[in-house]
Amino acid sequence: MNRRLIIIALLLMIGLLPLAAHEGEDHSPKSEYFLKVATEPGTIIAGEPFDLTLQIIEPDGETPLTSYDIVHEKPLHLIIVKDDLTQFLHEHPTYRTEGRFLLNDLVLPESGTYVMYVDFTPTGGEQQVIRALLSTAEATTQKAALAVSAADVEVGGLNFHIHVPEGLAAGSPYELDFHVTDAATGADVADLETYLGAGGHLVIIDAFAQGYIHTHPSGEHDMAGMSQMAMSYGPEISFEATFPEGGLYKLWLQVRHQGEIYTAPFVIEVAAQSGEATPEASGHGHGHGG
Ligand SMILES: [Cu+2]
Repeated sequence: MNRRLIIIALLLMIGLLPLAAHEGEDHSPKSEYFLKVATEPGTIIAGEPFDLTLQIIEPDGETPLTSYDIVHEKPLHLIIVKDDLTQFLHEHPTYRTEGRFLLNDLVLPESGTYVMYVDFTPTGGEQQVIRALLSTAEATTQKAALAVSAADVEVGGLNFHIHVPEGLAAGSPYELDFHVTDAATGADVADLETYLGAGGHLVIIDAFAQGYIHTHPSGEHDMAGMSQMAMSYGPEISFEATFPEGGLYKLWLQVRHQGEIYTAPFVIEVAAQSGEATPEASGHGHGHGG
């Protein structure tokens, strides 16, 4: 059996934040659905738990959306990143009633401005992503100061190696390969477990604009009944991604091993599509340290 699992990812490309000073194409989320956000208590203190309620409203602006497809085992996926991309959370609020989802005891680890990507699929409709901000008390906004990361990232005893394809450039699909080994022994890890109906998940956010790409491995939408199957993955996991423009991107690879979720962060650089001016070339200064 071929140990090398190629996960061809469906791409969801969402984009530019108004708070980002970036002159480029606008890939902003264009969902026609509405999001209402409430927290209890109303003021969020960094490091202290609070309850988050999200309510999804249909495009008519009035009717709560009550019917959702289960995608990757959940009706709604919530990705939260700090605006400087130093923090990453992946949560699954519980559906209550009237289009409301509740997440208890959420903690934002540091004071600041966070970006929520609320990812759901109305039954019979297309996948939607709504972006919204969530701020702690006295939050300021910050820009990501990214530098290309080392190819190896160690998380909790596992080593994650990224292989960035040669000539990686915007505008065309590329395969991003990850190799997972035991950090202590160097042995291949080939018993990664299914996590949310897939062998791995990859979230990609760009440094300048915080454009959002969530790779959902292909075939998963047809696999609703298969999530109970015992499947294992590794040591290679591959995703296909198309980057909208050149620049630095932060990636968070998530896998499950022996019941634990591992989140491995990377920063990679993507060359501009030929003919496209890179953000660097247009005068922004960005570190490219190793
Ligand atoms: Cu999720």
